[in-house]
Amino acid sequence: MRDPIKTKISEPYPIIEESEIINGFGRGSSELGIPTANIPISSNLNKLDPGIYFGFSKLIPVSKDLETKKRSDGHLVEFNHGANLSGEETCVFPMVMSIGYNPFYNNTEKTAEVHIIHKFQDNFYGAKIKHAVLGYIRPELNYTTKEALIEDINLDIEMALRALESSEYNQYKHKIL
Ligand code: RBF
Ligand code: MG
Repeated sequence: MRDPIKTKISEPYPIIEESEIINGFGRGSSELGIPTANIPISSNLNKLDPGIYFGFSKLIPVSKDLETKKRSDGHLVEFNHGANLSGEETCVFPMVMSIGYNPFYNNTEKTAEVHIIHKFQDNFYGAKIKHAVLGYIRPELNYTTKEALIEDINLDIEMALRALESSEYNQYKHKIL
């Protein structure tokens, strides 16, 4: 059983910031079917314990030409800087954020990644993201199967969506417009 999400927002939230989107390991979409935008760990995010958080995000396209970059596994990734985002895709959406070492994958580096709860038509590497982190969901866990990890992430999404509907949390949607 899961601990419920707090009904009231409290310190250190909200954490509101704008960030770049960087290269991840390329596992989110291809392996889990849950794409994540990887972001550098700011000093505010670094103060949070590793774990799963939730809030709102908004993508901001950057006017910059296409670039091709090499991921850590050698794969080439095209950075379109969000040029293909539609008007609707730059709205504020609910998000879940994972901060830490992904124990299921044994990362040695602390990472932060955001899964925006919306189905996007295209990738948006090189765009910017603005987010309001509003609360904590659970610690990072290890799993015996990939399916168990996916199932837990889907539960995170459900819990985040429910919490974000409440007026306590929903009011922060407007603070990142
Ligand atoms: N990775 C883990 O090893 N353990 C977790 O408990 C875990 N929870 C996650 C929860 C959410 C909402 C998201 C978006 C990711 C989570 N991940 C977790 C990270 C996942 O392994 C990662 O997104 C992929 O490996 C792609 O980098
Ligand atoms: Mg990712």
